[in-house]
Amino acid sequence: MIKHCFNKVILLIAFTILSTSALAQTTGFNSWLESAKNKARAQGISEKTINAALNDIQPIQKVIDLDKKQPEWKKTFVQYREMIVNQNRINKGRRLIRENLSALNAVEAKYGVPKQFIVALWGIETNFGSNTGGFKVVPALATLAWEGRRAEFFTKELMNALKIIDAGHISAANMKGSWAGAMGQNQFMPSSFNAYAVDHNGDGKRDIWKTKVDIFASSANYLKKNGWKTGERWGRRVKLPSGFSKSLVGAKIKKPLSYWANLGIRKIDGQVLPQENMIASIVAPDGVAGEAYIVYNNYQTIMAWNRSTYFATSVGLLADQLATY
Ligand SMILES: [Ca+2]
Repeated sequence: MIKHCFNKVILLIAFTILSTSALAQTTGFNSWLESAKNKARAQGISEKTINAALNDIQPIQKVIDLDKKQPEWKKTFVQYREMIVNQNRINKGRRLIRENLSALNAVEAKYGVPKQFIVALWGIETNFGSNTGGFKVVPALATLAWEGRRAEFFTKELMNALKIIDAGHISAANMKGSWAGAMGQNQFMPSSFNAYAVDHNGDGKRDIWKTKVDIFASSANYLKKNGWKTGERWGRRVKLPSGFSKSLVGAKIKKPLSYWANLGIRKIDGQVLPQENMIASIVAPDGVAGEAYIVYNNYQTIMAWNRSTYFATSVGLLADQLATY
């Protein structure tokens, strides 16, 4: 009997602590949410959108957990490349180019970005639209903005997301993406959507969730607006001369192609580099003893999409594989 009572007391205490902290969390979030609504109103977002998108939302614990999670180990570039540019993805990409050829040709003609780069980005970002993330973007961004680690960044993205809903491109309920707010089949953050997404099929909606030509055109427009040069390659694998200084490695070190050729850098098959009048950099994601690449303007453009040499180099290599389909 005494033991029974004791258990009850413990339970009651546990319940009180739990419900108090849950209540504190809800209260904190709700007052934050009210200030977010005011901020949205001040930016001209309609009451209808504010109600549809922000009423009754709650922080998402899974988003907080994912935000705090540290990667367990860092892959080498070669491990990453082998995972990203694999034969399955190459085969699927080639098939999807054949299946969407007229849409891709139209987008390529308009933006001057070869279809294999559009499809490579599609393949790497979401496995060609099959893995777009199942989170509702507005509550996910609200969680991250409220939680505070990068409050300013995520508050700005939240306001951008509300503008997209307000403009009628997508409903709040259908605005899905990754836990960190990257949306649709090419994983645009809301600010990128507002800067680069386009309505290619002319139905009045920039739809990067379901309309393939809009997805393709939005990706191409992103690259074009960030300086893509039609007719230029992204780069290629090279062989560095022995003793090549690691101080010369990095996408930020830009020199004429002839400068690198004179230092003894060769194509991977040992041939001399082409004598084009191009500015180039050397990247070696695993260090000078690992794979090395000479990269041009269009590589810098891919890095505007994602500032990772692992990512940009893999996009280039996958695109090369998709050039024949
Ligand atoms: Ca459209």
